[in-house]
Amino acid sequence: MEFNRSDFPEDFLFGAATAAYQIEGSAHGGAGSCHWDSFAQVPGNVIGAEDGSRACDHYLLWQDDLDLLRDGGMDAYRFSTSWPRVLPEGRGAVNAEGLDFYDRLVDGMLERGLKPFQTLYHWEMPSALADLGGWANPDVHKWFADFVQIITRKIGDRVHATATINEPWCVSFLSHFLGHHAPGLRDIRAAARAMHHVLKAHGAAMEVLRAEGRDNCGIVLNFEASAPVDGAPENIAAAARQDAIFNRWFIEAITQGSYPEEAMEGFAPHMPAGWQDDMALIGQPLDWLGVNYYTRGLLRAAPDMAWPSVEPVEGPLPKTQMGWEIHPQGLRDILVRLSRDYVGDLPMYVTENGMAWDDRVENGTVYDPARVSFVSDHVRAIAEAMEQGANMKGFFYWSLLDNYEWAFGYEKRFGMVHVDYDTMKRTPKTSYHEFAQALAR
Ligand code: IFM
Repeated sequence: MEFNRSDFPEDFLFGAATAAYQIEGSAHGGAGSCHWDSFAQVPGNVIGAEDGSRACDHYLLWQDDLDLLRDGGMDAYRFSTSWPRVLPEGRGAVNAEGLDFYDRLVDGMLERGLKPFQTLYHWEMPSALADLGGWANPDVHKWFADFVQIITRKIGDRVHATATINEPWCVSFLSHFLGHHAPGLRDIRAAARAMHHVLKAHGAAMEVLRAEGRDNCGIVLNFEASAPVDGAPENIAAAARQDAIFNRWFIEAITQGSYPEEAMEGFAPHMPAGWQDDMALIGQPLDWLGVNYYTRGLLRAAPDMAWPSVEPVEGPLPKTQMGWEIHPQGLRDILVRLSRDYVGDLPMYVTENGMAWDDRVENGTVYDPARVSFVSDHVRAIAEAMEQGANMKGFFYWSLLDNYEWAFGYEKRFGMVHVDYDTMKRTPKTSYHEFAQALAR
């Protein structure tokens, strides 16, 4: 890879990220079910109707996986703690085995010199709470805060950094408006509520974390470089609506206490009563911001479609296995925009960035030159953003392992380490070795 660790300041961390449902195997260890288990059982929702019940068997193989992080020269590991593993019914009785698992996992990281970066919600709404409306229920922030307190009392003393929510846009808009993720709703009222409640849950979690004495707390938002397909005024306006919903809604609520006008054009009639009163809770100061970035969106107006009347256009750039355009400059631009317009000097991490490819094991190795270039180019984009004033503190590759890619099942391989889902054998890819070499330089 065309960078060295020594190109970055000493306190800049390199690591890899995963999430509980995507790797652990939710059938192990007494975890309760979550909305992905039932979503996956409906034809057409998930390729092959696959779910996370076995995933990568990380629940059983976690020590080997932590060894991979250590042997790859990484400084930190971004993982998530599953709500239904800790509280199988979402509230009430605790699954002691689940809590112990995370206790051992965090100790295992520390023994290997890895800084634990915990995410509290990476998409597993317990089924018992999904029955009550999940993210659309006005009490969801209280349920979440109770979970946060329980897990924080168990492992918070050893965790280096905590994120409340991973990618609230996916939790709310993608899942309640576009219907692509669990619970698979296509309903503007549910979407508006989820978009507000997920932020309220973030705020409630921040309160608990502070009350428990935790510092180094933040949230992980996803961004894409939203651009109009051409200079036509209707396409520019459509891209601006998409930008407001995707890129601005969450960061403006947290840093400015308001929602963008272009998004409220559609959502205002559907917002929960008294939402304005929650903005102070939502706007508590962060210690850092996590930025997930994968691609850009090229957009045009779709006047025949309902609000927001925008649709993506296929772009000309080389694409990953997901069909996502590879556009590292977009990462630089997003980071500079965030620091200039929203967070100033606040530390930022790229908490996810990576690509899927149709990787295969041949003669015992996996050769993935496209991923080697992808990582080099995106790490260089971070360095450029730093030159332009962004206070970047780290980079986490998504993902350590090939894993359950939600609606795409196990078909898309994002890992630096290949997983054979029949044998569970892990095979580090060329990108893993080259990343390790760059970190050693
Ligand atoms: O796999 C997901 C992850 O769970 C959240 N961010 C995007 C990744 C790739 O789609």
